[in-house]
Amino acid sequence: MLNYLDLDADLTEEERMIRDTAREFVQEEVCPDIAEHYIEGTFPTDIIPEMGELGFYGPNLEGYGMLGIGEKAYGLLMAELEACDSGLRSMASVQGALVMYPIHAYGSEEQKEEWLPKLAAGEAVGCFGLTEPNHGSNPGGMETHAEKDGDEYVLNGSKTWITNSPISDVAVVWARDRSEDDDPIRGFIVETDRDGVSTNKIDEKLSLRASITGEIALSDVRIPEENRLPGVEGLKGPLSCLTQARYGIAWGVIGAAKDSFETALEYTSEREQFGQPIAGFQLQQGKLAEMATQISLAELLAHRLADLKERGDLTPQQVSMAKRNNVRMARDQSRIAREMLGGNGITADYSPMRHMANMETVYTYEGTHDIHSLILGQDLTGIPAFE
Ligand code: TGC
Ligand code: FAD
Repeated sequence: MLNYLDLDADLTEEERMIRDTAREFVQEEVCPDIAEHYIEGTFPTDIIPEMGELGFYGPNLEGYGMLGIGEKAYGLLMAELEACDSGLRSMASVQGALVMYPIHAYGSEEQKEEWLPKLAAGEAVGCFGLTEPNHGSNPGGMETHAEKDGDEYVLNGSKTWITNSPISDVAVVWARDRSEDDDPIRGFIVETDRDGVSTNKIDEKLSLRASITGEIALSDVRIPEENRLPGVEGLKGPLSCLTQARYGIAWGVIGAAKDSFETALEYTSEREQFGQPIAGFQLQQGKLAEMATQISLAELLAHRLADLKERGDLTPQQVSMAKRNNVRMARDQSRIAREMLGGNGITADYSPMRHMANMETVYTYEGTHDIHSLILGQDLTGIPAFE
């Protein structure tokens, strides 16, 4: 894989080991069939426990069966998963950063003991319910609510575009708690086999096809009050989880871009037109030079983010900058790689078009590109321009 600035030379033994383990796993176990899954619109569910055994869920968290690895090693892992397909990184992002993280950070001891080992092992699958049909970029407008009834909560509302909801055992659902003044947003652990929960699948996606997406409809769903996450209140609860997942995306998309670059380099070195490999033409070399440069710059940004996160200095706005830049980079570069493959580039035999289509989702979820522009704009000027 592209290593133009020799960042690999500075990796620790642990970081190399995690990267190489992930690379071997995806190359041998997942990549051979991923195009077929993409075409069928399925996720290879048999690898869910295997990914757990390898420690791919929430590995940067401590205790309860998690590995507690460093943030750079975690980022490298995300890049290896996404080099195969964004659906694979989404699986790990949602399970680790959006389900295990809030339970780890805000859950009671009982909630942690019940859920974290199962989720880490891939024995249970979780999903994260924030987006609603009428509230995507502005989750603060959410309508889903919880009312207290004795020692239970009754939940009503609907969430949409939820990664893995149709195959989940448990959902972390964000809802307005009507039992308190000002209806604060709170997190609730909702087992998906409870009466009143339905998780219809969203079909006919043209992007992120090797990932299951669905709704969460909640109709008078009763949960015990112990299922409320006690440690956080307000929008900062879900937004802090997004910071974790966006960090993983900023790293992950580098994998998709590198895979696109390597495919284009190999293809253009072998494909001959006008009596010579097309990699020998200046126009193609210009594209390769630009790809290598943009990928390397994005990688430098990700490495800097890891250092800041490791020492506890990373701000959500810095994560927004990296998510915004690196996803746009991967979107642009996978499209250029696609074009360098000519007609073959539009087939499922080659990865760039699949990565390119996936990037439309990645550009949109976890805060759209526009929303990250506005987050940066507010940080730079002090003036919010959301409304
Ligand atoms: P605002 O007033 O700015 O903030 C409310 C409170 O939250 C704090 N905060 C954050 N904390 C941690 N991390 C962040 N990133 C944070 N952003 C804000 C903030 O300090 C404040 O705290 P406090 O103590 O003062 O109460 O809130 P706002 O309503 O103005 O919203 C701002 C905005 C628009 C940036 C936010 O709503 C936003 O990020 N919108 C985008 C929505 C989004 O990203 N949705 C993603 C859904 S999940 C998903 O897509 C999963 S895909 C999974 C996969 O398959 O990989
Ligand atoms: P909207 O908010 O309606 O935005 C539409 C357009 O308007 C965008 O271009 C946006 O940038 C622009 N826009 C919005 N507000 C402004 C503004 N103030 N200024 C300028 N432009 C603006 N959500 C979850 O909770 N959990 C998940 O697991 C999850 N998984 C997903 C998986 C997939 C495949 C997809 C596609 C989405 C997923 N999402 C998930 C939802 C995702 O986070 C939302 O789609 C995203 O936040 C955007 O919301 P929206 O689709 O409602 O678009």
